[in-house]
Amino acid sequence: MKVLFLEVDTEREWAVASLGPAFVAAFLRRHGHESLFLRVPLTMNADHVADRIRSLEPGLLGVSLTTRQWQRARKLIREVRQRVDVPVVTGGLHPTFAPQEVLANPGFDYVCLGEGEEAALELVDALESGRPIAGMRNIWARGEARPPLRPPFPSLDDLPFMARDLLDEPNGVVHMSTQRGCPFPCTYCGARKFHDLYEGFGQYGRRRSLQNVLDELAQIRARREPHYVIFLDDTFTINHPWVKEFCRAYGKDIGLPFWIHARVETVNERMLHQLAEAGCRHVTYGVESGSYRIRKEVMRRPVKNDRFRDVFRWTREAGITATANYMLGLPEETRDDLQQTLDLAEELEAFDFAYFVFYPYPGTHLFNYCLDKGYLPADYLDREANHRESILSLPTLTQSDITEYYEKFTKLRERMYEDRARQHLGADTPVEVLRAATAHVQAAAITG
Ligand code: B12
Ligand code: SF4
Repeated sequence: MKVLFLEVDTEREWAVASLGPAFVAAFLRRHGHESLFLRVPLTMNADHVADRIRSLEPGLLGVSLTTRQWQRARKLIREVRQRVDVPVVTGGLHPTFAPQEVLANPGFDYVCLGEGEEAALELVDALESGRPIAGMRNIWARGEARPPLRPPFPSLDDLPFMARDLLDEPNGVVHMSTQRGCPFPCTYCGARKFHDLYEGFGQYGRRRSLQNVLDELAQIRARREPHYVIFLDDTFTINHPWVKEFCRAYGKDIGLPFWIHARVETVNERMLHQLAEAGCRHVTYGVESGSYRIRKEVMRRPVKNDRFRDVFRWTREAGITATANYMLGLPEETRDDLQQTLDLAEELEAFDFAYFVFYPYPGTHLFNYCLDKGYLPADYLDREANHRESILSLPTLTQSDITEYYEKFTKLRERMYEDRARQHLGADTPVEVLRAATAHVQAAAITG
């Protein structure tokens, strides 16, 4: 069967498309099915999508969804289905943890709960041969009872490499995924919930063997010339022996500059030097809040501010660029906590940082907490997860408090860019400074 995977872009077009469908598509191809890809930028409406579907003639549409993509996708799929009659299966974090809400929306026929490779294959085989869908594991068909799950795929090495034509990778950048699962209990995190979903099945966390990862990179190299590798694992630095061995082998066999995501609790000074030697140019750390109270009591991340200070300093000293992510507007947060976050952002002197207004993702601990406390509005299902405005009614913060601090973060970032441009690029006038700073940051994002 021919399966067409749609990537529903939100207001901001991400450089890389979702990794989940690239895994599922590769698995379907291995088993004799055809996998196609259509990116749906904001300029493309339901008529355009329906036209493409008519010309490609798929037997099934596959849509991967985060919560952020949901608001656009629900409207788009409803309208597309009014124009063409092709069944739709959706998977990913949002459908897995809000399956009934998704199935209640016209246009969606099936939700894939959890990992999608074997489930999608079973669904496609059944649709092709006319076998019943009811009773299938992981696939929740509209109007049916919640299905049981199959265990997580035992060894990630036995999966085919991602179907890279579905990733839409520009500028010689390669995206890699070496593991699934994260052992930390962060209360705001959607990824963490896969562990809970698979409770009773043994270990959900799995990592590919180093050789399997190197083989994939070698295969990519044989086909095109990559310039930069981005490891999109939640926390690349969890398993120290694996990372140490990776640094040795990657540095020798691949040697391309690369970027990872890490938690400050999982790195040390020595490891950062090993990573730098292997080619690591960039680490993104989740700092999230500058308030120890919020990190400990609300986020379940009892790490001290001194640890952030040390790790950011070690990273710089190792010659690696550090960026940081922050969240604003968490439950029980006060203006004082927001100020502490802003102060820490200033103090850490990251090369760059991102800041998001907190949105509670379905299935997470903080989603349930907000629901119990009455912080979520009744129409939360219709509210966009745009990460600039809060959808919550919080007793400790008003919307204007959150907006005020969001703007302070924006100002801090602009000031940081200007200072850096002045220091490193020798630009003088404000316009020149900003232009040079933007070019500098864009170049850094590509080359490290
Ligand atoms: C890589 C990544 C990105 C990449 C690529 C996006 C992507 N969707 O892959 C980039 C950098 C673009 C990105 C951006 C953002 N991300 Co992000 N990202 C991740 C990350 C770290 C890994 C995703 C991944 O590759 N997983 C590996 C694959 C194999 O797993 P998977 O996606 O779950 O897919 C499997 C199943 O779910 C299923 N499946 C998935 N799709 C489909 C489709 C079909 C048809 C079927 C049958 C099955 C199926 O099968 C797959 C294989 O088994 C996750 C954390 C995580 N561990 O999931 C966060 C995560 C998905 N991101 C998140 C967020 C919040 C964002 C941003 C909103 C950040 C921001 N604040 O701006 C943006 C929004 C992106 C968007 N398009 O909406 C949240 C989403 C929470 C939620 N409930 O929506 C997560 C869970 C992080 C977190 N800690 O909470 N992200
Ligand atoms: S460390 Fe990152 S991926 Fe892991 S649970 Fe916390 S937020 Fe989620």
